[in-house]
Formats: sequence, C-alpha cells, structure tokens
Amino acid sequence: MKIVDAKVVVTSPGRNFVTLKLTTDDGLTGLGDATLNGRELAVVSYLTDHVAPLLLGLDPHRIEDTWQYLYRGAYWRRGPVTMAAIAAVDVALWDIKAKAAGLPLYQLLGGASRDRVRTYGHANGRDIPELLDSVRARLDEGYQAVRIQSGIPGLKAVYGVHSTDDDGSAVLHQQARPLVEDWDTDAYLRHIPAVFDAVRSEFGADLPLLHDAHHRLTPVQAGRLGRDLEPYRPFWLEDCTPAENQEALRLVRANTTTPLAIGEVFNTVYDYQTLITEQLIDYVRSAVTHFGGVTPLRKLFDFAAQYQIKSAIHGPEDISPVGMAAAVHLDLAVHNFGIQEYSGHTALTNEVFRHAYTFADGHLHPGEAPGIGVELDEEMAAAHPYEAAYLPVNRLQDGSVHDW
Ligand code: CS2
Ligand code: MG
Repeated sequence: MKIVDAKVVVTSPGRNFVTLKLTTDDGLTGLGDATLNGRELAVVSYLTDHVAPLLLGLDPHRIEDTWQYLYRGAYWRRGPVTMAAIAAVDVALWDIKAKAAGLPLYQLLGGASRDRVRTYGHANGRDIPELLDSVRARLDEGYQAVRIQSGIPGLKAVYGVHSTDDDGSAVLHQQARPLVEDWDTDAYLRHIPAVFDAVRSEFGADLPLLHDAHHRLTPVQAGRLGRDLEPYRPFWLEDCTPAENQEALRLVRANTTTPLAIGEVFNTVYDYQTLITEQLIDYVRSAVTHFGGVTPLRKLFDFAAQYQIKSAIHGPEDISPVGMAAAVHLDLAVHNFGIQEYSGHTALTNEVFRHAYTFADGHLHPGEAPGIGVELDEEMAAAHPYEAAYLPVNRLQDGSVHDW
C-alpha cells in the first residue's frame, strides 16, 4: 500500500480547523487534526509545502518510522507548529491502519480498558449567579464533573468567561485582531475561593470541580491558591503557573495538596520530564493534536503511569472532532486514564465532521466504526473558508502584557 495523495483542508464552520487527508493507492483515506488556534496557517504551510510532498509513495503502515522520519528528519524539532503537523500525519496513518484492519482504533491500542470515557464540561459566568446557572446547565446536559471559571469584580473580560459588549452582545474570543483582556492577580486570588464556596454551597461536596488558572500565577501565588482551595477539595487546579520552568512546581507542590494538571501547551515528553519524575503534577494535559499524535501521546501516558500520574487530554472546541475522536480512542484504551475535557462542537461543525463518537450521561465512547470514525464533508468544508482569528492578549492594569 502507498500514499498517493496528501491534502490539507482548512474550514471555518464557526471557528478555524485544519485537517490533513491522506489517500492510499487502495482508496483508503485517513484524517488528522492540525489545528493550532490562532496560528492555523503556519501549520497549513508546514504540511502543504514541506511534509505532504515527502509522504507521497510512503507505506502508510509504517507509522513509527514515518513519525521518526518527520520528527528527526526535519532537524528543527519540537514546537507547536511542527508537532501539530506531525500529529496530523500520525493520526491519519492510524486511521488508515485501523480501517485496513476493519477495526476501531482503540482495538489497535490494546482494546478497551473501560466501558466509557468520563468527561468534564465548562461552566462559566460573569458573576457567581450566572456561574451557578451555567453549572446547572452542564449537569442538566449530563456532565458529572464541571470546570468553573468566573468573572472577577473590577475586570472587564477574563479567560474562560464569555464577555459581552455594553449592548450585551457576546464578544467572541476569536477576533481578526487579538482582543485585549485585563487582569489583576490579587483581585483574582481574593475572588476564586468565594466562587468555590458558592458552588459547593449550591451543589454540595461531591461534585468534581475543576479550575483553570491558565498560566497566570507565580509559583508562590499558585501555592497560595491551591492551599486556599483545599477546603473545597477541587478535582484539580490547572495550569497554575507557566510550567516551562518545571522546577517552579516544586514550590507549588510544597505548599498545597490540591491536585495539579499541566501540559496542554506542551509538545514533547521533555516538557514534562521533571514534572513527572518528581511527581510534581497529577494529570498530563496534552492533546493528540499538539503532542505529535497518538504514537507519542501513548508513550507519554505509559511514562506517566510509572509515577501514578493520569491522562487528561485537552478537549476544548479548538480541538476538532478529528482530534477529539483520536483522543477518545486513546482514553478508552490506556490504563491510567484520568478524565477527558469535552466542550463539544457546534451543530455545523458536527455536520462538516461527521463522527462516530457519542456523548451520553457525561461520558464519551468512540464507537465501533473502523478507523477513528470521522468523515469530512469536503463540500461543506469548502463552503466555510478560513477567517483570520486570534486568541486574546492579556494586559495588567498598568498595561504590561501578561499570560493569557
Ligand atoms: C483551555 C483552552 O480548555 C482549556 O483548558 O486552556 O480552552 C485554551 O484556552 C484554548 O485551547 C486555547 O486555544
Ligand atoms: Mg487549560
């Protein structure tokens, strides 16, 4: 079997997605997600101009060899653009291999280790009453674990909370130029414990509550927040501090027993080395799309398992249904599964990417379709062309740029 076509499909059914479609001389096709939110076209060029020509004529069954060829052969390795491009190739090859075997991908990953995949959904509110309504809405949709994000008194727009213009219209985070959001760490640190207190008072002690600090705290501030939240027993505190400096988590870990989740912006195992071997975190967050594909992510989970660390694949809306499908196959198969983030997608997106995975009672299942179980409607995709869109930029009250 040989690869005879490699096509990059860019579509924007409400937000931008980049998808690689590989076709073999047997007529089998495979899909891979290459969406890098806010920098999509960089990956389009990496794939179209530098990778696709090298794939033609290769044996699609040689997944590990192709991965190594693209990772080591480029010389310039790691990084979000490179690893999103390699991920798309990797997942498309797994899709083809599983289709050739007539099996759903999870069966090639060791088969099911559980019956279904537990998820968490996003709840947010500009204030606490609105947040409580949002938590209630997620519970009504069947979620059994909820991430809570709240507006901060005195701040106009905050990560994870939909912001509105003065006329009440929703301000989309995806903007043709970066939306500028404001930030005040002290106001945030004062407010979040009250948010947890209100949610616990309303929904009780048992509901798993997650919170994303989105890289915004110093290590000592993260340790302080982790300790302040301990009475509310969070399921986890996510991205509590920028973790490029992995040693910073020693300071956080020394100050709190709140479970820590990190890694959605990480692209290789080297980003996690200290965090895992010193058990400084409890969950690894990388997505198939940002970590180079199923092949390396499975290796990461096996490495993390030796240190009692669990998987928690990143799954917001900017991970396409192709990336989500690959994640759910991995979730079903690996032993040290923790939880799967699942924001869901718009109805239009689900029409462009018809998928076999299903969501019920707060759980996902990949389905039994051969491959990853996703079909791309290229005609519909073409009807929704790319639209320039950027993630927001965060500024402190004095105007200096801060992590978003
Ligand atoms: C967030 C993401 O879901 C999460 O945990 O950190 O929504 C993140 O902000 C986006 O993926 C950025 O593109
Ligand atoms: Mg996050």
